[in-house]
Amino acid sequence: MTTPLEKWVDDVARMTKPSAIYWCDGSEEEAHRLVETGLKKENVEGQPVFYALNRQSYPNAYLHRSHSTDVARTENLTFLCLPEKEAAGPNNNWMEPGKAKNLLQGISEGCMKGKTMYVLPYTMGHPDSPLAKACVQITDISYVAVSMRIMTRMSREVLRKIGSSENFVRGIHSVGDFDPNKRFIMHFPEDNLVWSVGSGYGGNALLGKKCISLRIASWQGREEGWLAEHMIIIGVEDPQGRITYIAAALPSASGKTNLAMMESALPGYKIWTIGDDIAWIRIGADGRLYAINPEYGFFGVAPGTSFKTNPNMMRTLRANSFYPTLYTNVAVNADTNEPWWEGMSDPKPEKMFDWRGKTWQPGTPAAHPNSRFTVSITQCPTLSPEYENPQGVPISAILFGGRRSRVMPLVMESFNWTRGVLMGAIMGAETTAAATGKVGVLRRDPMAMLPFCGYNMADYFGHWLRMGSKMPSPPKIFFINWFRTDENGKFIWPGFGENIRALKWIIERASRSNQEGAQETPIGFVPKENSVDMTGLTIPKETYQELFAVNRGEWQAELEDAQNFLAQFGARMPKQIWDEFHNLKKAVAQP
Ligand code: GTP
Ligand code: SPV
Ligand code: MN
Repeated sequence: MTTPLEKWVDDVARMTKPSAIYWCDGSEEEAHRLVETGLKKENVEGQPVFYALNRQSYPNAYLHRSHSTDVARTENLTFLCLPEKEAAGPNNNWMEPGKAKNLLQGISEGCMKGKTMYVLPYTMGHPDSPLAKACVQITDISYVAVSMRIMTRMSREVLRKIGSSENFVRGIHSVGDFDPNKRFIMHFPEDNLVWSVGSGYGGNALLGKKCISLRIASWQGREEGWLAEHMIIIGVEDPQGRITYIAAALPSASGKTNLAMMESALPGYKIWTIGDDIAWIRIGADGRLYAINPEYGFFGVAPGTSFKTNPNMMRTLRANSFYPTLYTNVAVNADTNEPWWEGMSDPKPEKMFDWRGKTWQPGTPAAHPNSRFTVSITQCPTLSPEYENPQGVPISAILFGGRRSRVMPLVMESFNWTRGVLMGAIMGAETTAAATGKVGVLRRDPMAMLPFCGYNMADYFGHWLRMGSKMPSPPKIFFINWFRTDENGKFIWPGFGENIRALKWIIERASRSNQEGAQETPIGFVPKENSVDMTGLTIPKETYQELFAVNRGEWQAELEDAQNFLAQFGARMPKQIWDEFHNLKKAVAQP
């Protein structure tokens, strides 16, 4: 008797023809063995999968150099495969499921010849959480097997749980020959399946992350009445020891990881980390929102990370534990064999190997702008004791934000849930190196979910509105922007640990202990002068005003662009969104 899982693994093996099949158990011993294999094995461009870094200063740390064409998520090659194009919406590339499977089968025929096929059993979410998902990923590269062990709860126990059930999320992954012309990341929500070929990069290859915990999970969340979001989860402790839990969505490479473990510049405040990228949120029996982080590790942006900007991540990276730490596409100090990236230290090391492994030439990038580290969340010194609570933490405020050089104030509070959902739906952000394509161009990125929503976003906005109407008193929705610049393109806000000042205002507003500190503008409540705690920070008066400025002219232009964005969704867009949009437009237009 074979189980559905065994049959599926057997079917994939018949198609891909690996020379060996290896079922992972997630043990420490196994991770070491996989790393050892990777130290010897070459990938397609003649580089080993892993290089050992300085064993004294970075114990158990390894460098991986990816294929040179495979350094970021490829949104243009990412598809949602449902029978109806309408169901995927204008926010997704669409392919008919049968056609997609034929295409992938053609590419996958014999693609694991001479390789080992790893079978990875894992859970997203604490296994006792009502939202936990049992998953199995197949892959043909040790880098992904080791990464998945860091990023998820991987164990044989999952296999026992799945048993003879059909109920597990399937992931098929092969790097193939890394040919960008045969690279696809395809999602089949109706089959509980993700199938990715031709890429070994994070979001394209660690299928538990964006593919399953956001695209597939958001689809399931709509059917089952919960939310899968591109959000961090943190507890903000105030000097009285009260902890307020917050969920915050910012687009890729826009400050989530940093905010998730920020070291407060205001004395007496402390951030507790629960998640840095993904939140699964449901309504609890008491009518409040409860959030868990389905992941078990950080896949974080390296450039810009330093003891100055994010000391807790530097500590996390140095906290040697039994989990290996991986560095992907960073530079290496040629004298010390330590990892290095732009922003880590000043001055730079003189002799380096760049992210391609070539001798670094001054004036060129040393690390890739989207170089990353993969590290266990258990090593984070600010990890919240609530991290392992399967019920999650009660959320008192939801934050949306992104990189905006103009228009958006440092912090703002939405009038109510519906207005907050509308403002989230039309939010824009400047693009980053986390996805291929141009960097720094403004695009609408609703709730930071544009690349990750596994269904038509018009329905997604409707789902958000419905979630709000199910709660007697939904959390307040806020907007943040750390990235306003001056006429020379320089950030006017110091950011990082200083962001606590905005968070302090937010938690006071969320608990209604600061009713006086806000003034009404057409777009929402912004802090009154002197109501954001600037103790110990000298900011010129004009800069302060600029940080909180709401310019009607800019907002009119903003709403013109937003209107075009919303119009793409046609009649499928909930009427409530349009009604609220027209209210907002009227308010902004009034002199
Ligand atoms: P993903 O993992 O791609 O989802 O990104 P993320 O949102 O977690 O981004 P992350 O926190 O890693 O930040 C990306 C970049 O933004 C890094 O280079 C940071 O140094 C920089 N950054 C983070 N917070 C701030 C801030 O408050 N101010 C400024 N100026 N830069 C920041
Ligand atoms: C992002 O791009 O938002 C990430 C990195 O968090 S990846 O997992 O590659 O998507
Ligand atoms: Mn992300």
